[in-house]
Amino acid sequence: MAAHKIAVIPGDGIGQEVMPEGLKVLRTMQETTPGLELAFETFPWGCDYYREHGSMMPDDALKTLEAFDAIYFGAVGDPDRIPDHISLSTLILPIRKNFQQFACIRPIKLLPGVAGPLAGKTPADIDFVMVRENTEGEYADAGGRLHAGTPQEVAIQTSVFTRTGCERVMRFAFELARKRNKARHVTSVTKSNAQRHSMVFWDDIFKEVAADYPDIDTSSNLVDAAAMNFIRRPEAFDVVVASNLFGDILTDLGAVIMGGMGYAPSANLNPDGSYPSMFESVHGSAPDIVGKGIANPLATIWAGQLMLDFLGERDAAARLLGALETHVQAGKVRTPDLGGTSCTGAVGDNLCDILLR
Ligand code: GGG
Repeated sequence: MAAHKIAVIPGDGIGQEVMPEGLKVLRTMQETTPGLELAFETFPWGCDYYREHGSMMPDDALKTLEAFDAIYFGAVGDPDRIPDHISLSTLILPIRKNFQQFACIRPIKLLPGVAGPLAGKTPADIDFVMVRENTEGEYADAGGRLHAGTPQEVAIQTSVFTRTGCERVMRFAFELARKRNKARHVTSVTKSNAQRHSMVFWDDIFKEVAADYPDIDTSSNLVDAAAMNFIRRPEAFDVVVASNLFGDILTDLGAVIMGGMGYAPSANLNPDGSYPSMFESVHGSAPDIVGKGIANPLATIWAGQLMLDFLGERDAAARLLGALETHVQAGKVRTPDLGGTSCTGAVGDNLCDILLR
């Protein structure tokens, strides 16, 4: 079988530290899985590249990436030197938008053995998937500033919700609820009480799409209520669909209830495969711990597991998830964010040892 071609972008900050561990684990998967072929090519794009070339990635970067089956991404951001709005909006946001990676999948799953922060909640209670709209909404980049530097200065930033954009991500959420076949439930996150144009539109489309899935139950949560319910009764969720901004915010909360940002993986999917999909951690570049060797690589390793699954390597993906569960349950090799004293590399090494056993 032809090798899966993977573009690797470690990016900034701890992205440079966790990506080698993700690659170490995927290479071990390759060694131990007959027929699994992965061909990696690394690109030095990010804030260091910006300082040298004046842009986060070359002009033809998207053309280059189109030739790959998937993109494995570390982190973006070096706020002391490049403003975050430049680094984010000229690296990962254009990749997500131009490659129509409209469904950003973020599993919120408390693994057995992880001490989550919610008293009395077990892995059976915290096991849902957030589907974040990933190409438009509040991140559409529509707006501008006028009368800069004068007392009349004004800034306008407009959300953009299209019928196509809402409908496709909602359908994806319903299909996912069918495929998971757990509670067969989709929750829509809205704010239509206060956003009476865009979010009422969102609600209308949700109702239309839901009508095509009579076998799936639905509910609608205002985003403030959803935040409260993630804490109060996470067991109420199965698949949750939200706009770009709401999904971004709620998945940091989701990461915390599954044990911390160090665990949370993310998949930016182009479901029809017309462009490559991108796999990354939910966390960013964590400038406060860069260079200390203590970054937790589990989220990036888990993102690699989602990548194998999306590439159709189902058995390999299941084996890697099993290894992650074994690693976490043993609880012996933990970085400081999880209360341990291990370094970043020790986590990757331990995962490889489990896979080689
Ligand atoms: N690993 C992804 C990363 O660096 N994320 C930084 C971030 O703030 N992302 C915002 C977003 O996911 O839209």
